[in-house]
Amino acid sequence: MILDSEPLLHSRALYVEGKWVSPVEGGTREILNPADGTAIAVVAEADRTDVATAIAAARTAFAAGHWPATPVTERAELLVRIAELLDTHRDEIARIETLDTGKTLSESHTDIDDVIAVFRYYARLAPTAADRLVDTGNPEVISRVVHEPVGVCALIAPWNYPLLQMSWKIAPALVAGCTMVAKPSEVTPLSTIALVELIDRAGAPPGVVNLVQGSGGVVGAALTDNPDVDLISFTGGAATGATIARTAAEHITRVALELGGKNPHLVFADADHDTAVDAVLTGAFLHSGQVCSAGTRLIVEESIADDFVAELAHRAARIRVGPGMDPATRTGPLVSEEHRAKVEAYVALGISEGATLITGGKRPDDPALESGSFYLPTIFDHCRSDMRIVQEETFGPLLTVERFTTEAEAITLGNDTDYGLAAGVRTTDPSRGERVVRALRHGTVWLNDFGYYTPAAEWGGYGRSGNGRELGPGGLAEYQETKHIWHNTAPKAGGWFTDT
Ligand code: TXE
Repeated sequence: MILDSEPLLHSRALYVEGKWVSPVEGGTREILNPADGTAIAVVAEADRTDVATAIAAARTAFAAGHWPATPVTERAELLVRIAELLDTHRDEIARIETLDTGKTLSESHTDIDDVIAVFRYYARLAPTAADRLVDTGNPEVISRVVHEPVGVCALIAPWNYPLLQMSWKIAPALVAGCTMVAKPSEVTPLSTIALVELIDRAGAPPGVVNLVQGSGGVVGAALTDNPDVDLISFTGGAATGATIARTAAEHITRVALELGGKNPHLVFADADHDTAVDAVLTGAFLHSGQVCSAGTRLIVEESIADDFVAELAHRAARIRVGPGMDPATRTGPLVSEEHRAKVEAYVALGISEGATLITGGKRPDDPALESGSFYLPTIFDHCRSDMRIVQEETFGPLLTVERFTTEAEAITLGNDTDYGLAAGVRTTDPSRGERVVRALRHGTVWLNDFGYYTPAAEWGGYGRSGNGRELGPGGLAEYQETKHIWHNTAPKAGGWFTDT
């Protein structure tokens, strides 16, 4: 086991300049299992001094220049070694992720496989990302556009996909030649500790990857207001993203933000009924809706709506909610009591806004689940797009249903959101499918599928879902500066003032 005891976890919470260190003030935080409320670990809690030390280590490593100057093929080899170690420790890290987040063990395995694929993808991509030669019209000038690492990166991740979202940042930052300080969510830090342990074993040079733990208000803020940070890459809530963007503006620090979504799933009457029901259920209730791209806003054609929603409600009520470690479980608990309270407040709001609650809307009755933060899959029918439960990201197992009669109305509803992360369209008419996916203002649009992604295609949002892109070539570009090199191979006088 990598993380088999409390003292080990505690001692491995902060990683600076290639060593596991203790926080200056000796702070700690208890980490809870959301399936039963028990403490599963105690990790060190950093303060501003620890963060400043970690940023200084990353700055020193960057300025020394060894990692940025290491040939990209060698940097790529480090990513391959990390991928291999993740593969070796796949089962134990999956277990850690499930205990910490509550998601099912099979979801955790899928996450780790996706993480391995991301490290391998960037290991393949980076060496092929060629510089560009530009024709200036002057044969004596060699003009090149080259890419260089952006510098010191602050990487801040949330609690719903802790290992996955941190890896979407670390893999491209590393291969680009950056140095970094990573901060996982204080709610779910354990898999990131394991990842950094493996990065250490894979041979990352000291100071290139550093890890700090702690609250957003102290540790997160200390990472984002430090002028020695060149780029902040953040995934989390929209309000926190806005705070970070404001803070970053002070030093003109580059910011990449992934801020979640309220993602519409448009179902036309000609869609294949069974696959559509299945996809809507998965989109809305996977990981109890704690997914930035969750399809929690169903927009369904009026002529099929009654039957479709009845079937959804019937099947949603049969989804087995339980501990993620139980193989019979289909969806786990919410990440914390606090988060469940937020979801419960949204359910109360939906009722007061006049939506029709047709299933769920409460905690499970099973006494065995009483000590965990479980909540039943919940569906509200007859919603209007001006309701807060339709517009705001509830981040829980809460599906709202709106109805439409024309294609134009479906598109208008699908775009009636401040967010713009992801959307789904279901129809068997290919021309309509193409028209609608092009009309939707979202960063990812699935046609007759929902929730899938590949490391090779960019991921990110329009509107309030953030800026910048992760994954794909665009996800590497986030960690690069662009430099134009103009090389005159035969310099001679000929400027504006040669005749003076
Ligand atoms: O996230 P926060 P929270 C949404 C979801 C959820 C809501 C709030 O709707 O209910 O956000 O969740 C760090 N400076 N998403 O409060 O606060 C924090 O420590 C710097 C969508 O848990 O955004 C953690 O590491 N950092 C989302 C990270 O930010 C700060 C996934 C995310 O925490 C900080 C999660 C600060 N001032 C929640 N304050 C998605 N995009 O998928 C906090 N942090």
